[in-house]
Amino acid sequence: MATHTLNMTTSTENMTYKVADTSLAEEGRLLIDWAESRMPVLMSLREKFAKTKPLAGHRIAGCLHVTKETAVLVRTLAAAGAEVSWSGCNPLSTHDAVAAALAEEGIKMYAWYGQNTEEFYWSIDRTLDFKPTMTLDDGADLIVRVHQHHQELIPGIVGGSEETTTGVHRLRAMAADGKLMYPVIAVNDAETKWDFDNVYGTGQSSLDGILRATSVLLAGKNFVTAGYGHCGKGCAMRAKGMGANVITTEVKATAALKATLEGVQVMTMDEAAKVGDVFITTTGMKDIIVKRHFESMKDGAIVCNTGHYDCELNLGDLAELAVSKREMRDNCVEHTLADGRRIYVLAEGRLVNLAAAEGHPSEVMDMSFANQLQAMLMLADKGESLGQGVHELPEELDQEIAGIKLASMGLELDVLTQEQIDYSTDYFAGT
Ligand code: 9W4
Repeated sequence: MATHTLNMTTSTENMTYKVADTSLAEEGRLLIDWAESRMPVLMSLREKFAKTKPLAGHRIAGCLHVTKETAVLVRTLAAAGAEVSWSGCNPLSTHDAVAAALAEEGIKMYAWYGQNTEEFYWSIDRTLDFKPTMTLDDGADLIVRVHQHHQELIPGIVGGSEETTTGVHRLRAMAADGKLMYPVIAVNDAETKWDFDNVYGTGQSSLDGILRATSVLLAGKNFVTAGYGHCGKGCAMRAKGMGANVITTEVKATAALKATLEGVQVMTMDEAAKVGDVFITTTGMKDIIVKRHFESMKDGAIVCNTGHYDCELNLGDLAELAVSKREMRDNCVEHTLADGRRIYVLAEGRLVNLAAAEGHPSEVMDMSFANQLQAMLMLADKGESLGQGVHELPEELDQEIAGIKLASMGLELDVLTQEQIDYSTDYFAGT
């Protein structure tokens, strides 16, 4: 572990970063530059705010996956005038090359792959050493840390933002208890965040993970998505586009009805288990595929998850059925049952889009992180007046972000005439 200390002291207060290996910085720069070339919304906002520096004087502490896309956000916050300190929000999601590149660029970076719990909280604490004026979270660990161990910082913090559904739930629970002491913007609730992440991000990256782990032909296969929410629908759309026969299983009638009308066959998992070639769970619920399902699967079935961590597939059940197992290729383990049938589990049942591919494509993260930037700008502008609790970004910002994205693709919108606007608001007009 390479440790860098400013003015060669050993005092942790003076350390500007701690990353795995600074010699990876060039590799990291290439990755970040690549992501930048795919993230036109953030890049155009960067160009605009590099001139006006609306975040000047602010210190932003961030706790969010250290990926090439996050780095584009970090560079943009810095270009808009903020001083930035950062840690990863999951000990296993830090990309060491990216961390090294940002550290070299002057970001106070405390992140490396494979941190233990103590190192994880140590890193969060270091990001707080410079007394941030704003916090940026994915999962709410940083905000919770501030509220539990660094309450003295709260008066100096104008607000924070939160990236995920899980984090927003945590914060709403804190707010309901009267324990959330500053305004937090729920970036997750922006349409240009959740809708695009879940449908297009998860859809493409999950198929990407399956293909990287197996390289199977999807055309002609029976592809089963457990769940037809946003993620299930995204996977279904993409699998269909590659020629698969798509089947879905649901517990919610409206979702199942939508699937049917979209040309996706609906059946129970008991039925789907017998006919599926590739299974992906997207439900957020545990025990979606259990022993009786594994028992009825065809030889060669491929099983994976892109929903809730690693409990959607009951791999304990599969282990009980299997007489042997072997790793066939990266992220692909073969389980042989007593009668010789083989079942392939991808990425040990963890999120296949993250473990076997690179998560959401940069183009999708572009919009999620443009919302993060907007949240920081909103806090800098009127955080003082927002009041404690969870807030949403205004709808106009969704439209602005989607508009910049469309413009970057060279696409134009029609504009309503005044007559049309009057027509749409005049309830006396006849039908
Ligand atoms: N990544 C991740 C990677 C590996 C990993 C226990 C051992 C989420 C969103 C974005 O969670 C992320 N390995 C794990 S947990 C884990 C998590 N374990 C669990 O057993 C292995 C993650 C957002 N994002 C993209 O999707 C693309 N760019 C982004 O910034 C990133 C990472």
